[in-house]
Formats: sequence, structure tokens, C-alpha cells
Amino acid sequence: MLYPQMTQTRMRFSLDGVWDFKLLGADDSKDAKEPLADAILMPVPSSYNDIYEGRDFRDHVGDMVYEREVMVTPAMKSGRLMLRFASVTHKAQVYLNGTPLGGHKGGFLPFEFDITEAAVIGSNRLTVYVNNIVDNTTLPAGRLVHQQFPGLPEEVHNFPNFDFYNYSGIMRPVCLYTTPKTYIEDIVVQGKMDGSFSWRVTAGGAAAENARISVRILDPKGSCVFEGAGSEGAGHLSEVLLWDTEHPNLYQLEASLQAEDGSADCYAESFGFREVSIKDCRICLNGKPVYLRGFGKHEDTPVNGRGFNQVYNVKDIALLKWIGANSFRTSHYPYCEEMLDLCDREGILIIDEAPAVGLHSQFSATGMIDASGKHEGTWEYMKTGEHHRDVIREMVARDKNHPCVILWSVANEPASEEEGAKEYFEPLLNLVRSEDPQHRPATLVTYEGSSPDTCKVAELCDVLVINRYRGWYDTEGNLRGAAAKLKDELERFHKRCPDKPIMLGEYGADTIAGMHDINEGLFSEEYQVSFLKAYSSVFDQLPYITGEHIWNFADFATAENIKRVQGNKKGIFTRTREPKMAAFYMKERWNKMKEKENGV
Ligand code: GCB
Repeated sequence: MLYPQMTQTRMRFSLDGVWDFKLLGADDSKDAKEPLADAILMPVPSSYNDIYEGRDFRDHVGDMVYEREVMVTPAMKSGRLMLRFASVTHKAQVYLNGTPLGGHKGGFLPFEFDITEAAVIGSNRLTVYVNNIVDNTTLPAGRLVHQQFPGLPEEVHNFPNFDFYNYSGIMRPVCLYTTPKTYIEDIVVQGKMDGSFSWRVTAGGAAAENARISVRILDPKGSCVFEGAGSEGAGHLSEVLLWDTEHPNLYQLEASLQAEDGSADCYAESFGFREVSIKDCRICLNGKPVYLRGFGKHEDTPVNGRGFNQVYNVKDIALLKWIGANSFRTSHYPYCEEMLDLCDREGILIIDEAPAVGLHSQFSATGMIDASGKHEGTWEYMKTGEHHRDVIREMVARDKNHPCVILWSVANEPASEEEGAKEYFEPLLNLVRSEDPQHRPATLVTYEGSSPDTCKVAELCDVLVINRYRGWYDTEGNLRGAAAKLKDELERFHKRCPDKPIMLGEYGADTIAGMHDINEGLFSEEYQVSFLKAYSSVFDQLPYITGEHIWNFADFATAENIKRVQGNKKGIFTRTREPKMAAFYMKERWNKMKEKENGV
């Protein structure tokens, strides 16, 4: 799906601002017949949760409604008028002037409606019902629990199977945009290392079939270096500036459409000449091994929650550069489109992750419900298969042209040790590779319950991305023991899959900023540094390790529980992005690696 761009033939109108808002009870009507009464004010985009005080407000389970007026002019209706939501978490039902437009399931990917007919010239009432429940049919997954306490009415609670706060609402930008009646619907463009490229431009609308398409390629300076015609084609540039982490050279494919109904449309899509491959236990960018230095992140900032925050996005990229990182994983859901654009421009490599976390019948926010170690039945219990295919298709459709995306992750820490995991994931990994016009490598990120002996999915992955917390959730305080266990496990994974690159997708220790301990006790800044040093020393001994992603870039909000003090504190930066001591250790380590890579 194309990003809503303003071009010579397209207008874009932001609907971001302050909307009317109300939390709804189970018996409240959701038919949008009447204008919303007794509303409070709510900024869009944002998570709704931290805007007003009160635990009942923040932790509301179920439905809520957003409403605003939308003005439409005759010019906006002269072609095709679209209403686009970049994300609504987790389910949306949208109405215009009380008439249903449709719905969307999945809280981290865009959807849109053609409202050319439904919109009236003048004032329109736009109503969006949002549902925030996570259960065994949603991604991410959770549990809806009915609880009875003596003498009290029944309570309904929604427990995430994942360790980040279940922020919800209209969390990314909303806009109207126009296109001509016949229009450019989608663009696929790909450039290779040898200067060859290919494109496919899909037209939509009444006169799409005979529409004439022409394309131009603009180099990073904006000079036209190729002109061609046709909805599909390929070509070759004799001199090309490759896209890589040090030189994120971006080209543009400028597509133009002329249709028999008089429509003329144009759209410019950025792309890079670059190739991702896997060779000798390494991820390669443009044929050269690239060691991934970086983090698992979250979209999580004070007040906005998981809501779009471009100030923090730019700041985070600046901090990644400062610390010498070259990559991150969009744990545990696809991030906003603007972040991927920033990564294209700044040369940051992305592991793009589907919102599939919590796929384990025994997971709670921070551990196992049944800690006995015997788990089974996840793949009968989870009813996420079809939705999982949908989110993968939508993620690839949105992100396919971004040069920054080098690896797809179809899930984080599912029950990959249980019977049924291979059957569940094999089709999904095949789907993500086949949906992607570039056929990028794919993986799923596994947890410590899925060991070299029990993991059912290792062979399905192009890269083994594993999360380990030796020295934290076990062997705590004993970093020598933790490092020995880590090394042993990595060696056994390597023995099992000798050709596959292996990287740590997560490792980290909760650290309270400002807490110091001469004996490097748990939670101190000293322990975090020593923990990271212990892991680094293991990685440095194993040539097949292809990357290190620390958990987490910054402290972040989680569900309340006794293992979390105002959230997860494994950040190398605090939630407001101040560095902990470990930031300076990682800066030194990673900048040295970078200098070595660049031959300095
Ligand atoms: C994990 C999860 C991540 C958690 C982390 C932790 O394995 O993938 O979402 O936040 O552990 O800190 O426990």
C-alpha cells in the first residue's frame, strides 16, 4: 500500500488534531446514529491511555469511540477521495455520517476507505469505534479473564501475553487524500548491486486497463538517469551509487499515469540499489558481511505511549548513530511508516517484525503461567492462523520497497518447542518470502524454552535469532556461569544448523538509572555493564555470530506486575533517553567495530 504522498496530482489533508472521545461500556450503542455526547478531548495520533488520570481509564477493557468533523470541498470530490488510517489499535469500525464504511483488524498496519460517494460537500461526521482487547484470536495475543471477588460484581480484565503495555487508540496519523479517478494503486521497485532494476506499477479505477504508464528514475541528486514506459519493466544503469549503512543513497522511481478517462496521476517511490544475501553464516549487504549492532526497540514515549512521535523517532536515530549501532528490530510489531523512511535516509538496517507476540498458551506478561516446564497445546489453543497471514501480507505490501528492511521476522518468542509449531510457521515463512518481490530472508525469533534440542523451527529460518537472559532470569548474579551457558547453547545451535548465521535478538538486564553498587549487584548500572561485557566476550569468540541486539534501546511501559517497577528497565537509555553507564561501554565497543569495518 502506498504512503499518502502529496504530488502534482494528489492532495493530502491531515485529520490529526484533537478529536472527541469516550470510553464505552459493554451496553453502549456502537451504531454512530447520533453525534457523540459527553465527549472528552483526545489528541490524535496518540495512545489514549496516558492522557487522563485514573487506573480505570488507563486500563479500560473493550470499546471506545473517537469522533470529529471533516470538511470536504467540491475540489476534493472531483476525483477519488480516500480516508486513510496509518494504524488503529487493535480493531476499528469506521462510520461517515452514521453510515458504516468498514472495519480493520490489527493495530499496527494501515487501512483506507474510498469515501468519494459517502462524503458530502461541507461538514461530515467521522466516527471511529476502537476495540483494544487482546486474546487468542488477535495479534498480539492475550487473555480476557472474568474474575469474581466475594461480594463484588464480576470484573473483566485483559492480560497481555507480552511484556509491553497494551496501549491503544488511534495511534498513528489519519488523513484524507485525493487521487484522480484512475490512479496509481501500487508500485514495486527494486535495484540491484550491478545497477539493474525492475519496476511494476499497478493502476486502479475505471480506466485502469488501458492506462499508459511511464517511469523516470532520479538519482540521489535528483537528475533523471532513466526514462521508460509500461506498467512493468527492467533496465540497467552503468554507474550506480549503492545504498548501504555509510552511504544511504536513495533513488526515486517517478511513475506517471495517463488514462482514457482523462485521469493523470503521478507518484514518486524511493528505493535503493542494494542486495541482501546470506553466505558462510553471515548476513551480507551488497555481498559484504554486515555485523548487526543494535537493539530491540519499542514505540514507547512518555504521554504519547505508543502514539506516533516523530520527535522521538529522529532522536532515537541520532542516538543509534551516537552509540555506533547500525540496526534494530521493530519488536514486536511493524513501526510507523515514517520511521522506516528515516531509516532509509540514515542507513539503519531493520528487522521488520509482524505483530505476532504472545503466541504461547503459557505466557503471561513476564513469565510462565505454569512454571512446571511442561507446556503444550498452544497450536490448538491459538486461533490466529488466518489473521497472521493477513498481517504478514499487509506488512510486506506496506514495507516491500524500503531498502532499510533486510530481514522479516514473522513472530517473537512463540511456543516453537511445541508440537505443531513447524506446521504453523512453515507456511508463514514461505508466505513472507513469496509475498516479498525481493524475496528477503525471513526468520522467527525464539526464546530460551526453545533450546537446540527442542526447537522445532530452526531449519525453517534463514537466520537464527535467539533471545537469552542467562545472568538475569536464571543464573542471576553469576555472569561467569551465564556466559558459559550462553556459549554452550550457541555452539549447540551452530552444530545443529552449521550454515546459518546466528544472532542474539535480545539479551539484557533491568537497570535502575542512578543505582550503583560496588559489588555490581542486580539492577545496578555496574551490573548492566558487566552483563553486556560477559555477552560480548562470548560473541567475540564465535565467528558465526552475525549480530547483537540488546534488549532494549530504552526503558518502556509494561503491564503492572511485581517484576516491573514502572515498566521494563532494560534500556540502555532511560525512557526519556538519558544514557545509563552501559551506553558509554556500548559506544566504545561498537564504534571500534565500526572503525575496523571501515578500515580506519
Ligand atoms: C523477552 C521478550 C520481551 C521482553 C523481555 C524481558 O523475551 O521478547 O518482549 O520485554 O523478554 O525484558 O523480559
